[in-house]
Amino acid sequence: MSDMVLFDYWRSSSSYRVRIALNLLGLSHTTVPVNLLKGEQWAPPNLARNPQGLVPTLRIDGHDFTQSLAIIEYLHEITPGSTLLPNDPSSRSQVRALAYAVAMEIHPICNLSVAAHVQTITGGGEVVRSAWMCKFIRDGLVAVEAMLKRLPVSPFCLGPAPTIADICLIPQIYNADRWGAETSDLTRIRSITAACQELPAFKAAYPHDASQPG
Ligand SMILES: N[C@@H](CCC(=O)N[C@@H](CS)C(=O)NCC(=O)O)C(=O)O
Repeated sequence: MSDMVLFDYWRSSSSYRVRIALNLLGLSHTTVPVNLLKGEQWAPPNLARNPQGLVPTLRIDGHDFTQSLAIIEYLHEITPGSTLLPNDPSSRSQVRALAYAVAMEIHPICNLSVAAHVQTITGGGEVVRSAWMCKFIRDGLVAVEAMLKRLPVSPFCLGPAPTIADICLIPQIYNADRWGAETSDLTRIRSITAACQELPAFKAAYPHDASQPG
């Protein structure tokens, strides 16, 4: 049994992905918070484990793993019976395409540091930040909905169990709801979200600020 420590931030969607994957695979771990609002991501201890100055980092038996999708694929590979990626190469590619549409198209341009820079160079305030988030989250999710509609209907993104596509989608929906991006018309995404939210692994990973009571 490996010793696993997740360095994360409760509101980070990349961290949320890894929490879901660990739960789905039944991998017990401890969590160490890295407070992004206090700049702890740039402090030497975090840079030593994550040279990009980001979260999450998963420490396994003293070895540090970074980049949420690389972490999740590694966990999939070392866990017998994992269904986080389908066996069939074609389905595996479809699932990766959905995961990348979220993790590589939407997420990077909606990172807090990007949105903060937009505010700085436009001189705009909270209204600008919120408009930026809503536009790019909504546009990206509309494209994901179109991708999903080309696939056979299932409770999850593809197939009978959650995959890395669902693991990327659900934290992005959390963010969409947080910023008020309209998604109610994205019926396929909303039904997948409802199915995932029923599962204990997703429930347990839901963002919760451990420093606050309740
Ligand atoms: N592609 C990276 C993205 C990681 C990332 O952007 N993490 C954000 C939180 S979701 C972060 O650490 N931000 C710190 C900052 O912007 O200063 C991954 O999937 O791990």
